[in-house]
Amino acid sequence: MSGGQSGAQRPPHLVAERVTALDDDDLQALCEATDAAILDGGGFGWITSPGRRTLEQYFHGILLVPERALFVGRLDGVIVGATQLLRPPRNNEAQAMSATLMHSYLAPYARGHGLARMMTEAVEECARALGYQVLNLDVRETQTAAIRLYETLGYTHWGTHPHYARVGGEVVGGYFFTKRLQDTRPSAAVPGSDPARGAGSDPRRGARQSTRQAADTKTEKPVPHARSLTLYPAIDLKDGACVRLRRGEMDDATVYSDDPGAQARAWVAAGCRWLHVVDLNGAFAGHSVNADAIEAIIANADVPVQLGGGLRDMAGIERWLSAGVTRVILGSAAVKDPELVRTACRAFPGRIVCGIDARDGRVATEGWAEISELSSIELALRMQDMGVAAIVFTEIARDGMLTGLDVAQTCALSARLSTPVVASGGVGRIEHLRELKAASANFPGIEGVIVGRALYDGRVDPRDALRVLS
Ligand code: AMZ
Repeated sequence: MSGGQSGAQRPPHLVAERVTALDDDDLQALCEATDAAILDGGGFGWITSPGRRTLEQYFHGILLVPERALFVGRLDGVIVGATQLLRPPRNNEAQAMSATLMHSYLAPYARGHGLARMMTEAVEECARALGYQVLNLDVRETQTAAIRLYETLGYTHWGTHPHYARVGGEVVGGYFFTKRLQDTRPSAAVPGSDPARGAGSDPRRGARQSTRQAADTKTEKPVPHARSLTLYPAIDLKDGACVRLRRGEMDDATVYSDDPGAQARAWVAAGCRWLHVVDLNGAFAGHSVNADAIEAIIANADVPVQLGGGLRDMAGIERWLSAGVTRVILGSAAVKDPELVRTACRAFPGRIVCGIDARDGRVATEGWAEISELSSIELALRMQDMGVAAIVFTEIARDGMLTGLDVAQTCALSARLSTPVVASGGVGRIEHLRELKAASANFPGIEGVIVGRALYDGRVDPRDALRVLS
């Protein structure tokens, strides 16, 4: 690869960054670097190369699952190595505090420039920003350069596994390392909110206190590894057609298309990488109503689809996950049947999302016809503990109104969670997306944004939106 050899005369240009999308060149370079590292016997789950196709599928898969974040190292622009941050299921307090750095490697031709250190630091920075207190990793005992690096970076070697891996017929041991992530980076204030408020009885309060105290006094400082946000175009279905409501009122619907399959194709053709689909009749009825339309969308979209509205039992969840939906969104069930959410998260890790739709801070259910006693943050923390892959947060008063997202509430929610948050409700202009993107530099837990009416009306061009969010 030319990129790895071009630095002989001048210092190489080094970048370590999180990636959320890979174009063909990046994917090819990533596979080449991975193959080279595997051949060299180091740093990755595979001992022999699984082949280009499998590797490509593997990397595409990583980008789809919210439990993993992929970081790459670039030498003169070309990807030469990768590492991952794994966010484990939060079944207990220890897991809620700890993340894992794994599958770290650099192609042999890219070593010795300091890129491994930069990649490790990028992962640490992200883990810290997501609220993790501890970063764990393990490494083969034969990878002496990596072991030296981790020791230099302050990792503690706490254990050894004598039968850690088998390389070329030989059994090799492994070392376990851990590092406490001190909060050396000033965290940002939540725009328009009091960061000290609302801690409630959250058992994580102690662990996060320092972050919030810092927010009182420090000014905003963007994190250097700002990430792309995912654009989720909304396809809301009412009586088989694609509509947009205002503030969730079924009587105030604008019909945009009576061909949901064609609408799905149109958003994909415009460059969208996900679709957000809501069965509105289903949300009111408590079971799927627009099944034909949903099936047409799945059949016409070659990007992942997330689906909500009327999914209230395991049968409904299984039905759509096996029909080709990538993630299901549970709203009313999250309030009324949390055990269903727990069971579903265990059965389908990474594929269950919680939809929190709030009016004046209280969570709405049943097509937003009922308001519960629960606050958004209480429900979000509860759902995080259940293991949901993401939280879609909608401010009902803004939904369909084009007046702008509730960025402050979205940031406040994200600041309390390690689960990714998707913002929804109110986008009317491209500036609204710019505002969210700017805020996400300080709140990397914000993962994406749902846009409906503004896309259909042409107020926001999907290509502009994708550019602003990337
Ligand atoms: O607009 C509405 N009235 C509405 C809407 N968009 N009601 C529910 N929903 C969406 C939620 C979530 O994605 O935003 O339906 C889903 C939740 O449905 P359920 O059936 O699980 O509560």
